[in-house]
Amino acid sequence: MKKVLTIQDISCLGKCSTTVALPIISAMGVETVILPTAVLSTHTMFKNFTVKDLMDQLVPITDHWKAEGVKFDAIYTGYLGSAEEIEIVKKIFDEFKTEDTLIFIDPVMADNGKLYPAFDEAYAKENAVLCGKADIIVPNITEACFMTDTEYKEVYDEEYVKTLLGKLAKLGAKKVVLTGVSLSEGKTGVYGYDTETDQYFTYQNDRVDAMFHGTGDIFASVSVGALTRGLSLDQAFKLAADYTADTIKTTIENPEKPWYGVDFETTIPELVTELGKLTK
Ligand code: PXL
Repeated sequence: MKKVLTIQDISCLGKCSTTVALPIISAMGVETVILPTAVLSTHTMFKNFTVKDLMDQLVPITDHWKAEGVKFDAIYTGYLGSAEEIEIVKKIFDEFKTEDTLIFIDPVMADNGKLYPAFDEAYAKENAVLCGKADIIVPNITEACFMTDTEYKEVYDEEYVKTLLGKLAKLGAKKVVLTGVSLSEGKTGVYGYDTETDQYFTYQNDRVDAMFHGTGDIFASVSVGALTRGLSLDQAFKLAADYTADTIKTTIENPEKPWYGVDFETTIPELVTELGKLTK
């Protein structure tokens, strides 16, 4: 069985980061090893939340794994708490990366033109350096702008997207993929650039007019699970985009939906069925 390490926080209530990566990647038939960077009572979009930083545990935990000879097929990082944590994550990459390890970074820190409460511009620059170490990065447009000193635009054209991808590629990642890219009315999706083949790729889906928290983590988790299971980039991103969109639609139909996250639990069986068709 393939094995993924995911490094991100545990938001105990909130349906994001580790609490979506673990069930989703596991359901996709991939062993999911977690390295929690912090424990929060909820994610940071709640009015108040508690945080216990676990930074001092990262080295002892990974040292133990090293002594056990553990190897990972992929390392997937999401929300990290601080610049110091990013430094430790770089060392973990150096310790555990082999020729066959996929380094997948979702530089979670911002959306809709704004940084999340815990972060500043210096943190964005540290994340940009970390992204240089990745095989694949999946920032949204806001995160890409903060990492590349680009003006954030709500309305843009394909030229703007390609310029942003060019700047992201200069950070050093092999494949750069922008999420939440909307190039025509009623559509949204991903737009990527592969520096090794010099090719662009895109997948657009119906845009659902609702903003939910944690959907980026769901998209990234499915992408990592799919790539680890051997799907192509196109297949993996299509599966992830379709699953995320279907999950948002399903959530909207639930009269008791929580405001803080989506009902990915309801749609996991469909994800498993779709993956089964692609891995036959
Ligand atoms: O979904 C991204 C995320 C993960 N973890 C924490 C967050 C957020 C987004 O706000 O606050 C703690």
